[in-house]
Amino acid sequence: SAASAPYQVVLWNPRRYPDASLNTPYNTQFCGGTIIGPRTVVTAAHCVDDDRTGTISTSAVRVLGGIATMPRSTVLPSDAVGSAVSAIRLYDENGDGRSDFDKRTMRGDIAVLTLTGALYSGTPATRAKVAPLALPSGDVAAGTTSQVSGWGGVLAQPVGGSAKQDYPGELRAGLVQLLSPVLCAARYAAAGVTLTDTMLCATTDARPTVDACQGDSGGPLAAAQNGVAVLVGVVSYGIGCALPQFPGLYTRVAHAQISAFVRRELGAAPTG
Ligand code: 4AZ
Repeated sequence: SAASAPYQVVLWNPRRYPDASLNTPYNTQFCGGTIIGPRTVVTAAHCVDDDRTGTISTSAVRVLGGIATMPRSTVLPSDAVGSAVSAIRLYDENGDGRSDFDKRTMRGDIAVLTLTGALYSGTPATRAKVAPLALPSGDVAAGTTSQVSGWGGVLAQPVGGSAKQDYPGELRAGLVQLLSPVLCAARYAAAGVTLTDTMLCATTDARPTVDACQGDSGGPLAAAQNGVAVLVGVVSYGIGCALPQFPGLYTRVAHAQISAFVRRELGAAPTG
């Protein structure tokens, strides 16, 4: 589908190109991301964390925007924009420089990438293909329709996510509704999973449901707030994909410390 998500980027690994073992043989995409400033991209912490060193190397990440079709080679379409990464910051709750992303509970699953080059310049509104997404000024109400997008797997996954998967060449987008945190917590509690205050749930009443899946992680959940599109959530995880009883889980960008973290990193990035 022709997704309208000019703020969407893909994260790919130039060190692994090409890799025939991947289901997407023509690239090494591993996560999505969202442009929030000329040199700033938001993604999920679990996309770029590393047990041993804290984060993966900046040289293992490149950001690509301005595309709907995933390029089949490292020769990019002329209207694509790309950048290397100069810094990777995992969620830092209090600005002490230490990560507060909890891999066990997935609390604080958000990271900010600072780029070596600007993805756009001038007036963002003039850019149909590359533009930043604004940050929310507070929580968006349960029931609000939001758009999730990415190049992640398109086949529903059972508990455990063991079914075969298929990755699209074209950016996909779907509409989901934000679910009340209490309702969502009850559904996950049934599976022994405790949700935390940094999480947000979204799903649909339609069957099968619309959902994010493997490879969509780090990408945007966008909704209108006071008439402006904002980054409500970051694709994080979930049990299976498109299972009615387990909504997709997103990092809640409006959470006070998450929002403060993102704004701090955005403010520290070069603007040009
Ligand atoms: C993943 O593995 C993943 N259904 C992302 C989102 C969801 C499940 C898994 C949500 O990246």
